[in-house]
Amino acid sequence: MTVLTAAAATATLALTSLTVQPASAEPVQHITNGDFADGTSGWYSYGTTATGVDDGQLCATVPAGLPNPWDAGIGQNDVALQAGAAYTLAFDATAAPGATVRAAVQLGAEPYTSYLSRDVALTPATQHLEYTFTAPEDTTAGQVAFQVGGGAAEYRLCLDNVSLVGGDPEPPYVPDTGPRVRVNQVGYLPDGPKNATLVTAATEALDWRLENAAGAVVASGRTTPRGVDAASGQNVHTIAFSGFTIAGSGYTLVADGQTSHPFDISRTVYERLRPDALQFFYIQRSGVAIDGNLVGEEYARPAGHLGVAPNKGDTSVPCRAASCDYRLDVRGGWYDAGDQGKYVVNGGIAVQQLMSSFERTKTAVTAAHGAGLADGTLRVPERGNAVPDILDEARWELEFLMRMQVPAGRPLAGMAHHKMHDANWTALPTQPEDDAEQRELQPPSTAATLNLAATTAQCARLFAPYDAAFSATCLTAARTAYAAAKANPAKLAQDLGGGGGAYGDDDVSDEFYWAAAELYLTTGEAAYLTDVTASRHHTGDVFAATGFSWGSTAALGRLDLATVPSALPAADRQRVRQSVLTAADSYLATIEAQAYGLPMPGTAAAYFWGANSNILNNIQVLATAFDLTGAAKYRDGAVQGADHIFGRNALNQSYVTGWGEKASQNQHTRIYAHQKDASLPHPPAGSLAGGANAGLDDPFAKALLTGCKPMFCYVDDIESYATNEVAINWNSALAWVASFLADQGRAEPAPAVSCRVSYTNYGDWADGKGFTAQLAVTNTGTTVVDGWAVRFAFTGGQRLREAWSAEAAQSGATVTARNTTTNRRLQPGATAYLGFNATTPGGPNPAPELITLNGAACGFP
Ligand code: 9MR
Repeated sequence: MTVLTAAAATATLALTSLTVQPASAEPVQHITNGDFADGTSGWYSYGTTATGVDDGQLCATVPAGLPNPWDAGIGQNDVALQAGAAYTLAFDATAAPGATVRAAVQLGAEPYTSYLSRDVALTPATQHLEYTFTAPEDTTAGQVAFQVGGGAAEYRLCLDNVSLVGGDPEPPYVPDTGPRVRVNQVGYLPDGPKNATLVTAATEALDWRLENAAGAVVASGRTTPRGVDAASGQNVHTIAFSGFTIAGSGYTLVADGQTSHPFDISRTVYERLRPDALQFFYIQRSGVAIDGNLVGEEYARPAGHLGVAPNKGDTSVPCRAASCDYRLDVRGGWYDAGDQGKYVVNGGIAVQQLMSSFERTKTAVTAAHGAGLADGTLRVPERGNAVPDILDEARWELEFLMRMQVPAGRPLAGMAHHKMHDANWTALPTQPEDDAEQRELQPPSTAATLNLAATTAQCARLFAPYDAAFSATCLTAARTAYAAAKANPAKLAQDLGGGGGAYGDDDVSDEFYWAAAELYLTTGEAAYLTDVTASRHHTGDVFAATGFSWGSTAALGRLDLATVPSALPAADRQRVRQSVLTAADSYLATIEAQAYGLPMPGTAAAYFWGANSNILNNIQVLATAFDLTGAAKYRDGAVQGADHIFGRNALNQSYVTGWGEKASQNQHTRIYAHQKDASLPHPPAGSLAGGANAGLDDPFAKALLTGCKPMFCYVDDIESYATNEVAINWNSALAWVASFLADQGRAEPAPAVSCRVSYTNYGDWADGKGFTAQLAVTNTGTTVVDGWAVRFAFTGGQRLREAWSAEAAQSGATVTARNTTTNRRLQPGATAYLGFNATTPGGPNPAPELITLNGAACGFP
């Protein structure tokens, strides 16, 4: 054995991602979680009831009268076996009052070749059983199956200490990380930041060069050594090439003898990412057939969970363990993730981020009035209904959330059930329409109720211009929910078990703040403002270094208070806005400190389940700071932060399906489970994986990745739900950021016009339901504007009644005023006026915050 010096050892570690373990003589265990210490994790079951871990054993009730042993089962899939190797299956089992079950090891797919099959008579007394066999073929799709049907009478089966041992140890896992020059595999904006990371043993600066598609060197420079990066354990250098701004495709970055994956430099690099990230939601819809004409035949499927057999939901769903005495119709909504549960806590943040992405278009200069989110931008059935498609998509979830509200006259009326999901976990894959499990409501919770209040309040203001009735329905739900939450402020989520995620949350003060903020922004009412300002979150630090998420939602309220027009007292609003900038500055500092340039600290604690969404949420804060100030450093931070998601990381991995040379495609999902069944598709383009998770919270990741440095704790395998699932709250973070990024690269050059605007509200008439106002737009440029269009959005549901001095019309919230035949030419220094009468739905009457002249944002005096 060669003895390495400490420095050489570090260098070796830097180049391989994981240390290579010596082959061990230990017997190889093929069962994960055979002692059920991790609950039912890793185990499938079907045809049984009340299946769960009881006193450290896996127990299930098997119904009487199933015709065949295989009509009910418990087991594990994807067991790898080697031809000619000997294996021993061992387990402890009881059955009360007694039954014969079949213990089998077989191929887990057609033709179900049997490798071992034993019928065992079980009794209430524990028996330890062991069987040995020789595998006849190589497979990675073996199955350990306890086939438990076929008994004449019902019985209770319990299993423990299940083990399958044999075969040679697998070689240690070493991920293929490709070239050591790590770039954003999608590309860079021409006028955006351009950074890359080089993994190298070198400690001194090295040369780098940028080559175009023809191989010509178009830029060059020297790397900056950064030492050993904590998150990856790698010795790295950074490469900065922002100075190169020429658009093109097929660029590569070359350094230390390595050539990066190719990438583009283009204004349009993110143009398609926005609809891709949003399209995920339609494909996750429950309760409606997915139309192949819209999204491709491979994603077409019949409606799931509409009460059609074998589905047992979602049109009349009982409460688990008889925790209520009514049933609810909770059809619709989006499936949460790789499972088909529907959770109010988590549906809330996801639909909020979609709505906020739209709401941003009302005030953010670069959002250009939402052209990229308008009606017709998504392939959804509602396209062409004159409502922005992103709102149509949000409505699908909002209607579901409202169905989860306890109806009047029932105990806890106005509260929302925390979640609904299958009674037992279903197998991978399971299409929604094939799910035969009972669907069950879990008890109402304060957290869910406040998620409902917050999102329906936001709904009320955003839908007001498009559908007054729906807006009113949302507002009623919001007020009722908020009042119910205040009456039941500490009803923490009570998880009664079953086949769904917990989404437990024992601190609802942040949800209270978020809901109060949304209700205040929508209604302007003093009572909600009082609750906003009384909350400790109003002045506390709501922007953690590791980002906000479904369980910490105060930032959602704060961001909306900072951006949505309201009558928040000026000094308070200023402080709220400053808090966003202060947080953004701290995320910029993190980006600087991380050699991979991401807004996430480099500690193991920062790499947790779903952390990719927290990284994107930090990018949302940076982006909002840019929207508020126009300061380039925030935009550049947001843009650079996204590089990590698209491959500038230790694994050289893009975490978005279809985006980048090496992109995640085997995410954990029961629907798009191509890795399990080649006739099924991969997840659709634009699906985000949860990402590196140093907690290794699933058996597959634990078995494969133990000892990983945080940024290496990821595997693109369908079994690894804790590193590689899809989820609505992760894709909503991606969608928000994608929309921002698309706006930064708008293909049109910046308009040449410059202008200043003033807006005067001359006051109310008709009991405060109408008002008269004037816009004065001055051409502050040096050239004549020949033909003009002034645009702004009403953010308080106002409707234009009549206008003078210009031809004005309102579509949705947006008002466009064009010159008349007599005032077409606006000379430098000249002012165009638009006077109008408009009505309000009541409540606040905010002034427009973004007013453009021929597409250019006008400054205010
Ligand atoms: O995203 C959730 C993550 O923050 C939690 O740590 C994890 C464990 O409770 O659960 C994640 O949410 C999962 C949910 O419970 C069930 N559907 C899939 C979700 C994503 O993995």
